[in-house]
Amino acid sequence: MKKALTRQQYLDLYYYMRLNRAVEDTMVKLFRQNKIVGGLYSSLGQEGISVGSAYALEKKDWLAPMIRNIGALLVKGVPPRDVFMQHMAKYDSPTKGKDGTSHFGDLENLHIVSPISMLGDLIPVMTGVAMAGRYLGQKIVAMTWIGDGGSSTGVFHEGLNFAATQRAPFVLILENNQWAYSTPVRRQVPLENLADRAKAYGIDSYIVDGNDVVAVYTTAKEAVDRARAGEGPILIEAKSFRRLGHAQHDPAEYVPKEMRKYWEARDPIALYEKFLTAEKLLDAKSKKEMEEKIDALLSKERDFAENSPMPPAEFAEHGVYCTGDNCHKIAPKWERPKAEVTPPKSSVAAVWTVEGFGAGKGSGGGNAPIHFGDTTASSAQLGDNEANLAPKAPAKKAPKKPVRAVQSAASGKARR
Ligand SMILES: Cc1ncc(C[n+]2csc(CCOP(=O)(O)OP(=O)(O)O)c2C)c(N)n1
Ligand SMILES: [Mg+2]
Repeated sequence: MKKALTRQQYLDLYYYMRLNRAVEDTMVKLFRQNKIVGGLYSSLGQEGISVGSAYALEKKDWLAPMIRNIGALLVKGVPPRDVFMQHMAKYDSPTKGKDGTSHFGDLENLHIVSPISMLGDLIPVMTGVAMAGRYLGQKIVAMTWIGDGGSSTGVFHEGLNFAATQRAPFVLILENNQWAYSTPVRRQVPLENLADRAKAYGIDSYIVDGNDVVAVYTTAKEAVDRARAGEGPILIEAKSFRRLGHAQHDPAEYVPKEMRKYWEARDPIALYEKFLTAEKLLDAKSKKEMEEKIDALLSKERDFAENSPMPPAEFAEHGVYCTGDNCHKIAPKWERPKAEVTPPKSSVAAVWTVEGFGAGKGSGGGNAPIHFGDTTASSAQLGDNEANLAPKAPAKKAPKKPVRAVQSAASGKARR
């Protein structure tokens, strides 16, 4: 690890990694007490990725977490009680108990888009967020995460290609934790480095040790700065390991023991503590103080969550359908004059043209069909559609080279 941050930044990264782990440890206890509704996923050993990457964002930036990114939510400002209540389906949770796990967002204040279960779908969505921010003149960056398995979905590729062609200010963190459920990376993709996927779309990529939070942060910061400066989207592959099963129900016995041992010895929090101690940024006293602060915060947050009621039964029928004025009220925040970013001022002339395209009028009033080469008089006398369908008689004189022409069915004249 290289020393390049302020003391406060180093300690923030430590605090959020510890908080991330403590929040998840608390939820394991709640799960065992049968208080969690639905599944419980773990980011044990991957905290450095969520924390280091989200810490590179500014307050105005947007993120969309996946199941192992609770750390990113905490960095963005989500209080632990919301994470607990959401997992417990409580009435005070962000979705009022309507959804579980980390399936919630905050479009108004924290700029968080809710996770989408279909792996990869957040990529085009966050590309859209990035483009909208640019359109509105907000200079924001959008970030989301995807797993090694998720990087093989079609929408990963469609989304990244779309982001690349649009040069969207978008940063994608590919968490290569070696497993997609019970499938190891090597059995699902013939690449050594998943960062190579960026080459197909002509965008830059980085590879980073996901268990080194400082490396993740500095890499993500560089990517975020470049995306914000207009250099287009960037892919970061963070290499790590999924230390537990896919979710609580999965003992992950398919993972080789040596592999688990190797990664357990590279715990990101233990490695970082070593670094902070060697650099005299953390001593036993300040470590204890931080632990006490986290303990006190989480027992307060957990109490709040446990005391929150379950939703009343009649609430089940509310908020299921859009009910007119009470939903979809999110208005754009225009930061450039509205006239400048709306047509006609914002209209961009097409970079391609087809001579006469759409210009001719057929006898039926619609646009005339486009023909390539000469059009015979007989087809010209037919209506628009019929002219399209009629078999073409051989041209009397073949043109020297193929030309594009638009036939006006009314006049029978071809314009070239
Ligand atoms: C399109 C799609 N296919 C399958 C699933 C079911 N599913 C959820 S998580 C998961 C494994 C994902 O593995 P990876 O992307 O490596 O993420 P990790 O769990 O390792 O963080 C699968 C197959 C899904 N949610 N969406
Ligand atoms: Mg994986």
